[in-house]
Order: sequence, then structure tokens, then C-alpha cells
Amino acid sequence: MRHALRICAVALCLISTSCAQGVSDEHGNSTLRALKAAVSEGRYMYGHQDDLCYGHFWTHPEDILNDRIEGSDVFSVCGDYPAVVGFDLGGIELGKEENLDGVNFDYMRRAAMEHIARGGIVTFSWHARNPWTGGDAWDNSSDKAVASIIAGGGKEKEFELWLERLSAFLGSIRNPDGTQAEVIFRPWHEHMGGWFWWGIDTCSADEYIALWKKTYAYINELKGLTEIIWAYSPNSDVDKDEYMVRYPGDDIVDLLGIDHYQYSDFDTYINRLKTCLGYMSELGEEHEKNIVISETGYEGIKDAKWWTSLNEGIKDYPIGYVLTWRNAWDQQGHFYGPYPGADCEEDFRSFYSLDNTLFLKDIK
Ligand code: BMA
Repeated sequence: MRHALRICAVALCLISTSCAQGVSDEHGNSTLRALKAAVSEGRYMYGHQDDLCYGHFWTHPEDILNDRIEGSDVFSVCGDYPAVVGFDLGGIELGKEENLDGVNFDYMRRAAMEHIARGGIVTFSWHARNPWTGGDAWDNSSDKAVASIIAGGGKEKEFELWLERLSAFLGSIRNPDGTQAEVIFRPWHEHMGGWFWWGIDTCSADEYIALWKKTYAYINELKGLTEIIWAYSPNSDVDKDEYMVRYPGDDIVDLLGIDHYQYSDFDTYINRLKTCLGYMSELGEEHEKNIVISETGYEGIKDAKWWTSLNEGIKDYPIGYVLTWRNAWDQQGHFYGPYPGADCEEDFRSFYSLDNTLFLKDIK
């Protein structure tokens, strides 16, 4: 039942006409091709945030530079790694050793490279600190934050140093042969909400787009990191027009994502998700982009059949992957993935066994 996608990806590449105008397709980006191949077969990949870094009450090895990268709640439950592993770069901008959740960046680099070497896909988000107030990503107290780091804002040089540090890290993620790795980068997410300093309440559409363009120009053009796949991911409480209102442009976006969580009953959650996936499917066709569920989950998963119910809700949409958020190692109820002993453990194994869900063994 489990099978390799690579052959399909190659075949698809040979027959595909020039597809998206996106930055990466022209380089023959194999990650984008693998996502397209999954969609063309009616399948999607499973992803988990921080899966290789820590999990429900365990954290990464003490010898971060030498110990093997093996720990994974997903692996412990189903004997396979997620196809997609997410990491967060929050803190890299200040030159910190660890990210905002205590993940050492040297370890993160090793884990990302190991996952890539095993044939997996890696995605990075960035909960960057507020450049104007010095607060965290959630410090939305000033409408000067974005304005301060784009042209004429006064904090541009400081922000360029942040981009320098970020680029150095992204550029250090390599394939086993030493070449630059393809990684998904998903900056300035959930920007149609007001909770981050780059959100709707504290910057204009022009400022948001200028922020994206500046980030892209620095990393892709100045630093030459052309293998990076740029993912756009608004929060889900938007309609089709709102989804696109701050869209940076087809030439600098490769993937269309959505961040959506369950806060009350399942039906409310899945119906909203389906609405978004419906218009995203149209947008994906119109703009020739893959669509993905870039973040989702139900904190504490208080529903023993959550995984197979999720599959029922999303399986007919052309999504490349669905990524559930992290299993915090230090907070009892803050988990969005499975772990041994969780109520949803058995159901996750059923989700794993489905023909249309792809894990690492299926895509390598
Ligand atoms: C949030 C929570 C926080 C975490 C942040 C960045 O959704 O999980 O605890 O610090 O993501 O990973």
C-alpha cells in the first residue's frame, strides 16, 4: 500500500508545462514537484511541527552535536516519521543559541538536514521579535513596527542584520552532497489577524507587502538562496477576497497555505476549513500554486477519532500537506500531534494506514 512518489514526481515533471510563475519552479524544484505529484494521486503528506526536536515530555539529546536524531512522537506511535517537519526560527534574528521554544539552533540545523537526507521535506516559520518595541512576535502594541523596517523607517539597518542572521541559518541547511537544500520558508504568517506585530491592525497592506518584498529580496536575491520555497499563510477567518488582499505576488510566492485551529466543536472547525480549502483550490488553479494546510490542530486532542475525522474532511481537496502544530515538551496539555499513550493514538495509526496519507517512507 505504501509506495514511492519519486517516480511519479519525475514523470510529472517531464510532462508538466511551465507551471507557476513562482520563484522556485524555474529551478525545477523537486519539493514542489513532489507536492504536485501527491495531489495528482489524490494523496497528501502529513507534517508535524518540531517533531524531531522534542515531544510529549521528552526533549532533544543532551549532546546536541553528536547524538543521533531519532526521537519523534509520530515515529513512536506509527513507526514512521512525518513526511514534512516544521521548525521555528524565532530568536535567530537576535543571534540567540536557542529559539523561542528552547530548541538549540545547531540541533535544529542537524535535525533539518537529517530529515532532508532521509528524503523528507522541511518547513520553517519565524516568530520574529518586534523590531520596534523589543517585545515578542505577539507584541502588537505599536503600529510603527513594520513601518520602521521598510524604506525610510529608521530601523532598516537593524532589520537587515536580522535578515543576515536568518539567511546565514537558512543557507547552512545543506543536502548530503553539500548543495543548498530546498526548504519551505513561511514568514509573516496569520497576517490577517491582529495578534502579531505584522498583523492587520498594525500595518497597511502596502507596508505588509513591502515587508514581504524586502524579506524576499534580501534572502533570495541578495543572498542567492534561490532554492527556498516561499509559503503564504493567512489565518482562516477570511473569505477569498480577504485571503488575497495582502498577497505579495505570484512571482514571490510558491505555496498557498492556511493556518486554522479547532477551538470549539469539530463541525465548526472542519466546515470553516472546508470553506477555506474550497476557495484556495480555486486560487491554486488561478495562480498555478500548490495549496497546503500550513498549520492546524486541536490543542490537547480531546477527541479519540480526531485524525480519521480530519481525513474525512480534507481528503477531497488538492492539498500537498497538512501540518499539525507542536507537542510541547514542557506543557502537559499543549500538544497537537499523537504520542504514545494519548487517547488518539490508535486513531492516528488508522490515519497513518490510510492509502492517501503520506509519511516519510512513502515519499523518499
Ligand atoms: C504557539 C505556541 C507557543 C509557541 C509558538 C511558536 O502557537 O505553541 O507556545 O511558542 O507557537 O512555536
